[in-house]
Amino acid sequence: MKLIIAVVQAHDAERCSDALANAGFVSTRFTTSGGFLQKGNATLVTGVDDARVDEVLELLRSNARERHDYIAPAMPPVAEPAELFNPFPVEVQVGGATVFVLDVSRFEQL
Ligand code: 2BA
Repeated sequence: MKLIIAVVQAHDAERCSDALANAGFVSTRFTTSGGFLQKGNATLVTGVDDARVDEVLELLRSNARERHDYIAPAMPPVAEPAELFNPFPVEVQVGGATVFVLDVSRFEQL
């Protein structure tokens, strides 16, 4: 058995959970936020048989969209020369899904 942990963008979370549920996967959704952009995202956790891992990855691939986001410029330290400060937002590409696949040594429902 594997535990699949997938970080997806908040906009895609419902579509991803629905797709997993419709295909018969049980998943748990956490409301999370990314450490870099400090924006809300979602983390889906799914325990699956080894043979079905690729099916889950394919569902995530087709339901989590890649997007561009922007980081607001930070205020420069007072001591920093003004010409080194970039006043424009910086564009970053945010992935469809960031996925970790872990081995599960034991699974119990008590
Ligand atoms: P965030 O940490 O908010 O990162 C959002 C996007 O910002 C990243 O997209 C990446 O394009 C960019 N980024 C992140 N850290 C950066 C840095 N130090 N320098 C420059 N650009 C940076 P993704 O890579 O698609 O990641 C989307 C979200 O997935 C992340 O949100 C984070 O919540 C999660 N994530 C990504 N890699 C992870 C990892 N190795 N471990 C845990 N969570 C991860």
